[in-house]
Amino acid sequence: MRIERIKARAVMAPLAVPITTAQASIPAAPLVLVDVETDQSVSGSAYIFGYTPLMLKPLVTFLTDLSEMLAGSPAHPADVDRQTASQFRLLGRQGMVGMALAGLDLALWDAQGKAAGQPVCALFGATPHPVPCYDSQGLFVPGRDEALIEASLARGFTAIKVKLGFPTVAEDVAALRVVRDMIGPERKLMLDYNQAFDAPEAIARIRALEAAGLDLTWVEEPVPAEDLAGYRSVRAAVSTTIQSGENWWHPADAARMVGATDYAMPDMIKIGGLSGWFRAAAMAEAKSVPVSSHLFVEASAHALAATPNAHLLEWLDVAGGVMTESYAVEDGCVTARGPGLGINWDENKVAHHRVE
Ligand code: SMN
Ligand code: MG
Repeated sequence: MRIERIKARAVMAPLAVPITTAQASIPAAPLVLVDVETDQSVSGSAYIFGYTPLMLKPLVTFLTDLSEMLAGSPAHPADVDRQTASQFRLLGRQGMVGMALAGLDLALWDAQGKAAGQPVCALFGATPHPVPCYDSQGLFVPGRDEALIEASLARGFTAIKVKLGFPTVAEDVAALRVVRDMIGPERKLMLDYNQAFDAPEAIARIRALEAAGLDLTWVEEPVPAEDLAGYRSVRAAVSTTIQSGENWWHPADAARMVGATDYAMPDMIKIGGLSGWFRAAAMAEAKSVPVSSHLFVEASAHALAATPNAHLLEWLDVAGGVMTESYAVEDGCVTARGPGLGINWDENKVAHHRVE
């Protein structure tokens, strides 16, 4: 099976709820839809989350030019990985190049699954099964966002993550207290600080959260993702489990960072697609670090099904607005579906939300 063409289309996919952090609000999901057409009657589909609409045009242009370069190459992820690793050796593959190549990797795995008539997780030796997930919410502001927590509970989520970033830890504690009281003592509660602090401030905040008895399953990215020394000192100073990984670029970053946090959550695109995922997850497994996912519900459901140290899937449905059907959450779990990654574009919705 060989690549004939890579098709890249930019959309602003509608979100049920905007993604909010203390710094920014993402009202609709900037996505690049990647479709790999092959010389067989099979094509593969995946998407890249661009974080900002500014990334859409450059990604589409890059993938369109990549299409010319890779036409005729085997439509097999490891072959394309080998070819592009050497082609981009001098430039490096972080940033936009890595995002584009990871989107392509996912689309190629989707094509492989479809060609085999199998869900992608089967190619990695697993059958689709329910993977525990958590509802990933935005900034929680007391008095404004209680209905979102209620909606989460009504959908049967047994774990919820909120982002915070108030000027004082007293406000953080007050906000988390509201959420903890709403969800009760049994459900998991996680906090995402999105790299807001330096190590001393992070330690002070987490100690205050501990003193408040909020029982957090993890505190995520309390310090900048690359601050290895910061993670080590935070971890030495607090008993709360620390999570990080969504800003690790490629398995090489995982090699540097695995072990500095209790938990890891590689981002399916930044880590290099499914090919990068399994290399990073294996490093985490070797150090007994449980692995959760970041965004990309569909590919992550397949990946976690085949990851021995799988922890939790992040439920943040960024592509449902342009698919025929979102993945389903049942009893607090998500199950991989096939064939391939189970991603089918609703072409009417794609046309409606397309941006040039
Ligand atoms: C996050 C940040 C930005 C966009 C989507 C998600 C986040 C998370 O840090 O972990 O959900
Ligand atoms: Mg996060």
